[in-house]
Amino acid sequence: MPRPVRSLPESVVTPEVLYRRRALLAGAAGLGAVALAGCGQSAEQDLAAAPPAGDDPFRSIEALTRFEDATGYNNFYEFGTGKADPARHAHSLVTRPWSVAVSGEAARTGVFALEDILARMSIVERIYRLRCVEGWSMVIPWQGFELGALIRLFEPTSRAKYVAFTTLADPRQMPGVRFPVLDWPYVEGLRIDEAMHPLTLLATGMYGRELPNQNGAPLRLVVPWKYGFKSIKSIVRIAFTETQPPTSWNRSAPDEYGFYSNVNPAVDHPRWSQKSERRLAGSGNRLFARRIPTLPFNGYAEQVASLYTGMDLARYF
Ligand SMILES: Nc1nc2c(c(=O)[nH]1)N[C@H]1C(S)=C(S)[C@@H](COP(=O)(O)O)O[C@H]1N2
Ligand SMILES: [Mo]
Repeated sequence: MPRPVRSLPESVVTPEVLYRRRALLAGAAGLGAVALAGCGQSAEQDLAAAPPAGDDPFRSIEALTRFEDATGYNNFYEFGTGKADPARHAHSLVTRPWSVAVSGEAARTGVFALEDILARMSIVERIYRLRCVEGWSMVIPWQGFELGALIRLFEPTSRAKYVAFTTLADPRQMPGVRFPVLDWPYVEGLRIDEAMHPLTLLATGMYGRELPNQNGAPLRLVVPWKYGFKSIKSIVRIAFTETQPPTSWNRSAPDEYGFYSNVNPAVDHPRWSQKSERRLAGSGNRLFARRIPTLPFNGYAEQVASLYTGMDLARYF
């Protein structure tokens, strides 16, 4: 049942406040570069190497992607297939009020107002690498809450083996939905243990600001060890299911995109290698992005490889 509207408890600070606090702590030199400066190397040089050992998986210390690139070079096909289309067209998306329909194998289901959800979640900041299957990557400071914390509120039953997500598909707000490039609405899914993993985030903001529409406002998934297309945007529906739910890119090209889509340099895409990526980060223009090696599970193997013990990752790609 929907919960009554509640006001935000004092302890829930806005993303803006959190981000400014961090920016103050890090100093004005630029968040990503700060920790690297002590090594006597520029952030640029460091990009060629794997993240340093002991790196906090929740907060990458790599150079951040410029805000202009993170918000101007996007995939959000509901607003067109060009990388600049989402920034150009997503202003027509109405993100307030917003609600999320929760259904399936859970004790609590119904339609929940986003503000009621937010009132029960504590907002955290996570600095994650995001690796797109097409071969570029970014480092983005997100604000949001752990998906696992939200899932616990709904009390999934023992039959809930997967979590399915659906994006809004409204041709009046989303001009790209008028074209059959994908079978709308965009859908994605996770195994429930992947969804409950503490790295899995539902983002409501980035760079200390409200989430821009082109990045999936007001609520988008971020799963840092999987290719970017798993991070479904502008979520309107969450369903707990017993069987593996369909996913948009798998339905569209099953030989190219699997359900798991864990970042894996050892398993090439049928049409291109996945061994390296172009890192869009630091002060340089996108055209000068450096090519760096891609890491298993996008560098989060220590945290998530155990979820896939005994699975043939070439088969379950
Ligand atoms: N609903 C929806 N979600 C989506 C997409 C999309 O087209 N529609 N594109 C995906 C892809 S391919 C990527 S790489 C990421 C890009 O996220 P970003 O634009 O915030 O970098 O969003 C993912 N989520
Ligand atoms: Mo992507």
